[in-house]
Amino acid sequence: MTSLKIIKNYINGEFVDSENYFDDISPVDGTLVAKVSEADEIIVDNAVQAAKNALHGEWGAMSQKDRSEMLNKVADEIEQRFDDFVAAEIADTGKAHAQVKNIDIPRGAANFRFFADLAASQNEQSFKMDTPDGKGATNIIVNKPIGVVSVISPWNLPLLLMTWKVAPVLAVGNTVVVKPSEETPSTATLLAEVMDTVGMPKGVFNLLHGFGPNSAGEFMVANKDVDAITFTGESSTGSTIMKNAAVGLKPVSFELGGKNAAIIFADADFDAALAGTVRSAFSNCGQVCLCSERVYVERAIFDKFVSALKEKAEAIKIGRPEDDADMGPLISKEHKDKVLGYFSLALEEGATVITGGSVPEFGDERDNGAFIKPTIWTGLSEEARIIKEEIFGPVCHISPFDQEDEVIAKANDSEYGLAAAIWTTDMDKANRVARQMEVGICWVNDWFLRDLRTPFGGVKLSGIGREGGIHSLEFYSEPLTICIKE
Ligand code: NAD
Ligand code: 6OD
Repeated sequence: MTSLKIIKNYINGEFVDSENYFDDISPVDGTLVAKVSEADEIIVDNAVQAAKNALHGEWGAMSQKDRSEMLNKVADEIEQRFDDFVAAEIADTGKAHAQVKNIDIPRGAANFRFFADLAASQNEQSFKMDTPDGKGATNIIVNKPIGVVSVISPWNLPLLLMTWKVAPVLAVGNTVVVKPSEETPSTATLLAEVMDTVGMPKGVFNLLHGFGPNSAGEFMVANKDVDAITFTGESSTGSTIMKNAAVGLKPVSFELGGKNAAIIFADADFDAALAGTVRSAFSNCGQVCLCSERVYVERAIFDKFVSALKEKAEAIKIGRPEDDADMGPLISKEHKDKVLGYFSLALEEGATVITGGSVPEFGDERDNGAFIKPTIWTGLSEEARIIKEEIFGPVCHISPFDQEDEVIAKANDSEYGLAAAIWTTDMDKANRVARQMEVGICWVNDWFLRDLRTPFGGVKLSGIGREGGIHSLEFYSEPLTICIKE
């Protein structure tokens, strides 16, 4: 008999239980992965106070070199425990092995290495100035930590997206209270163990479990001793967090939803565009904020592209990660119901279902999970809700286009503005079209190719601010100008 796993909060260097527990359920078959200890308002405040105290102790006195070394040790230890992290991420999400082994966990470690090294390479800026007395003055810009940072993250790339924020927060000397999604508490808890192992000073990294409204998430935003909030998740959640953060005038950095366009010109390398669109529509079961849910294909190759994408979608092997499946389930039954709601809506709006539009039947425990078929629609007008709303599943709608200006207007006709992908062999056209995209990142002849030095984020409903490289370090620091008169 296997014993029930209990997942705890981690505060001031201790694993801490609470009175309330919630269930961590596998989306593969609906079984219980663990009971998770929900942090109440007092527990959240304990974590924030621990983080506040830790700002000025051993951590505050540590040199940049030593701090960066410690974060590199965190990366080493994640790699040391690679198999544990893979197993934990898969238990919570049911993701395909290849996704977790090649992307989620390696990027978790890489985020720590990248920001440790970047922070260590920074120099203080200084500006000499003339003064009327001829003696001059020197301005020195000192970047100080912003303080206690609340990191609130989603379930789709749990370790990757959490460490994308925790690493730069710590690299510049802040302390953190972090909450993973209630759907994916496991890898965050392993990260707390890693912090313990490498000897991170107590209170620097604090982990809280729970939900959003009237739970840990809301308390982490409202707490008066939190100095900044960084959030990844739905745009509507961002709006709620912003209202609550406004009370204390707390700075926010938001990475939010998307309704991303892929544009495939007739002169594209057909096979590359096809393979790229299979990835951009269906990776991680369509649960990547950068996924292309709107695909626009130039009319000359429209029919060929639709039938080739259908063939590829139908070849995707859906199933358990241990069965070497290409695609796992959606994150939960609730999310499956939401996506199925869009399947019905697509029919009501008059879509043609090219493939999918239903749930696979396995005849075993997987029927209790959250599996769904990759789905392609055509035939909808640009005003349809399927074209306008983020679905966050393995779905795309494909429309034909005739003119460059027409497709640019269609791609930009969205309340969101996160990402775009353009496929063409004409680099003048690529450059011209990419510069007109109203998004934070536009790929040409690729998708989700990441250089961690570049600004990452979205416009419109897709976010506020940019993170990545120096942009992260700037958000998590407060510059102090010291002007010294000679
Ligand atoms: P979500 O907004 O439901 O939840 C995200 C986190 O916020 C969770 O930890 C949740 O508990 C917490 N939360 C919810 N309500 C809160 C509140 N009132 N106060 C404080 N915290 C609260 O998002 P999700 O469903 O976990 O993730 C999917 C969404 O995230 C999609 O919309 C996707 O596009 C978006 N996303 C965006 C990016 C990006 O970089 N732009 C990356 C990944 C995911
Ligand atoms: O690659 C990243 O740094 C990043 N933030 C990816 C976001 C993916 C959204 O689901």
